[in-house]
Amino acid sequence: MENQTSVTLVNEKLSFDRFREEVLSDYKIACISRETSLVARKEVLTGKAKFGIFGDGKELAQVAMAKFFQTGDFRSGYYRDQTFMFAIGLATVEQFFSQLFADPDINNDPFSAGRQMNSHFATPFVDENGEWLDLANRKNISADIAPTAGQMPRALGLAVASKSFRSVEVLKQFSDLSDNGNEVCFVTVGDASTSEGHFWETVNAAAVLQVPMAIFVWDDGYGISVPKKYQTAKSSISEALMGMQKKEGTNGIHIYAVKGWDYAGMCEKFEEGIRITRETHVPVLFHVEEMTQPQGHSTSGSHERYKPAERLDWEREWDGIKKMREWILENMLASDDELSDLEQYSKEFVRESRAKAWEKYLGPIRKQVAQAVELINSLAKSLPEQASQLVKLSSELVSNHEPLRRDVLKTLNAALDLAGDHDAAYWTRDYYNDLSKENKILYNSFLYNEGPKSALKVEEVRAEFAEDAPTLNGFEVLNRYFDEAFARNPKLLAFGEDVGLIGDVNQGFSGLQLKYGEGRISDTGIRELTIMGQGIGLAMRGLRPLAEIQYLDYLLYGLEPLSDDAATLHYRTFGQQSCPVIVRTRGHRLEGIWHSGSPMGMVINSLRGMYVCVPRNMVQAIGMYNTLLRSNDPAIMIECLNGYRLKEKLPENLLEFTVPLGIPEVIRHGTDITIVSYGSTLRIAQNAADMLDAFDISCEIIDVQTLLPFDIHHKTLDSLKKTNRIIFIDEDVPGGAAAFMFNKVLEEQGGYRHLDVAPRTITAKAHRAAYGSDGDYFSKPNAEEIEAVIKEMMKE
Ligand SMILES: Cc1ncc(C[n+]2csc(CCOP(=O)(O)OP(=O)(O)O)c2C)c(N)n1
Ligand SMILES: [Mg+2]
Repeated sequence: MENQTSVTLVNEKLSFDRFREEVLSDYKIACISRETSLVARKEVLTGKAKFGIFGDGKELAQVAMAKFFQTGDFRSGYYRDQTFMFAIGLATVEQFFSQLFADPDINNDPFSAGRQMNSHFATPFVDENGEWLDLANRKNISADIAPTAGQMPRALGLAVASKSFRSVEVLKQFSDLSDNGNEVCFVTVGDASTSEGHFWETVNAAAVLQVPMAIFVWDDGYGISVPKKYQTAKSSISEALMGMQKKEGTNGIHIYAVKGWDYAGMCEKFEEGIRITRETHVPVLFHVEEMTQPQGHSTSGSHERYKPAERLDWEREWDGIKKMREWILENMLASDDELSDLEQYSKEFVRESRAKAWEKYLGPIRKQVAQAVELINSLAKSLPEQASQLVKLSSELVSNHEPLRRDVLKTLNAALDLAGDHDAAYWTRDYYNDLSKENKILYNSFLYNEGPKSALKVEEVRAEFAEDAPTLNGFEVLNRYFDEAFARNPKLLAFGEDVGLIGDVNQGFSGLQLKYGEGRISDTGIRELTIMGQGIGLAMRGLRPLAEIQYLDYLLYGLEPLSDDAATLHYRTFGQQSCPVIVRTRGHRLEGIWHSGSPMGMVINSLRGMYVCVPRNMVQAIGMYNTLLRSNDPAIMIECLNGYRLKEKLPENLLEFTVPLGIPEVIRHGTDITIVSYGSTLRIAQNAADMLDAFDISCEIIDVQTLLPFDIHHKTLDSLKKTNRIIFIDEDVPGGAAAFMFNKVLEEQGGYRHLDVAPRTITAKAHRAAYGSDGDYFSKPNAEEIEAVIKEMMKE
């Protein structure tokens, strides 16, 4: 009996010791994080970094949240989360400072190689070959972005993936990617950012879909200078969301309100809420109120300007770290001295980490400076006339205590200007070229995949047709393709408005939901923004989503996550994350202001980092789908609306043939003029070419096939060399995609050298296309207009 009591006592003592240790460890991390914020702000104010935004005031919630973030989980958050990153061991203070200094060495800033502002974190999702890592065995941080609430749409996709892995039988085999869908997506968002449509659309979609998402609203009462009363109904996001609260027998979300200074309270509620969402996939939202911003919003500006004195006093009084300290002392978990020791240790640790990061950042630049100085000084010896100016250049560089890479290049360039083409400058020029190359890799690489998963490396395989190949409507050809593709590739998922039950508005997926299940082919709400986010998140988790925008005109609703998130992802992570989402849409021709748009300039200018496919028919589209599905780059496929009912032969190697990206096709041979176009407009160009035939004018028509990339082997130039006349036709506004093609062929390909007459563009009018057939005719390019312009060109 006595023995048993002592065992119990020992156990209690052990668990008390463990608890105490954990609390003190959390307190230490909070102190380190606070100190990091304080020191980092000074770095910016003294000019060592350009801008800083920190997590001070949010520490306690994040050490609490980190306790429940398990292996396999995902975070989609924003710039306040350094404490969380320290607590789960995915960021060190030194790495934090490396990013603050914009260190371009991926070994120093492993999140973005100096490409992102500080506190924009990421972990690797793919290896150098573009193969997915075993995300189920890692803690995963989807790369942060700065647009407020921009993390929300992607978070939906990251959470939906868990649901897919849990519910879709054919996905169960991918145990490297998921442990039966147990992964929770942790989302952090600022109180003011909940004013964004992104927030509401995501929460609604998550509540409808029932996906494992834990949203933490860091409520510090302000969005920069604008307080809650101008942001949120009832000044409380948890109050405002009450209608979404899940009840017995409904969907919805669980809502908790907690206080940002209440460490113990948060630990308790987070444990409960995250357990529930992990098990049941009911989303949960934690409204973390009464947080503070000890140093204000960021290094740009001071909060004393807009916060009333009482608020500032209150923030000091209710500082989380201060409250945690009081709580530790009250509960006798540590003595005042012990805590002071921890605080002192934090200060030293942060100071050392900062110094190491600074050394690592500056070391390589110092070496470049030394090398440049040596070369310039020796150049001075060979060029007595320029010597004094050269020596001045090198001594200026030496006296620059915080030189940038660009300072080295500017100095070398100035030295080379002085040296002219003198032989003595050989090594200086050589070094200048080496550094230029190195900086190109550091700053300009990874817009797209560059390794084996680059879409541009997919080999061309031609479509093959049996002698008795059936001729079908375009939409039927697509439908056969999707059927085979879904049978072959378990990772394929398609979703969008009307995609499920009726199989999309043009029946590409007709009958396929029945065959492959709702888990793979599904209807969504009318929510283009989060359909895109759903695609982005699913793709990041290693799946192959086809995310549909019903009509190209409505891409505007979904453009932000594509432009800010999908298109920048590979670049902003230095190639460590990829997002092979395929956005499927249809456009160019239908009727009226909101159903016939072809805003291609908007698309290609906002989506660099994605590929833009504009197939002229469905067989070409299928070849492009096959190419994209063999690679990791995100893309948008714009099927042409007037193509679904055109007759096409069904290829017999539907899953094998590929259409390479960036390779135009000459679809009509001619000798007098080159007509460059794509998609629906090609058929109008063909009509015009037929009409011009009667006048002995022979047109060569080039289908560019993809706008991004554009004609990588300069096939258009070959045609222009032959015809010496060129005209670009598209349905975009004047100066839109036509201007882009014009620039590519005439400037980049050097086409201007081969012109006999002034080049032309024919575009739609600047206004939207009016409704009806006449509206279309008088708003968009038409065959007669093309005929007239070409006749004119032939006379010149
Ligand atoms: C779409 C967009 N609009 C404006 C900004 C500029 N901006 C950056 S942070 C911020 C305030 C965000 O406040 P909140 O969501 O409460 O987060 P906090 O910074 O207070 O943690 C604003 C307006 C932005 N980054 N993105
Ligand atoms: Mg705020």
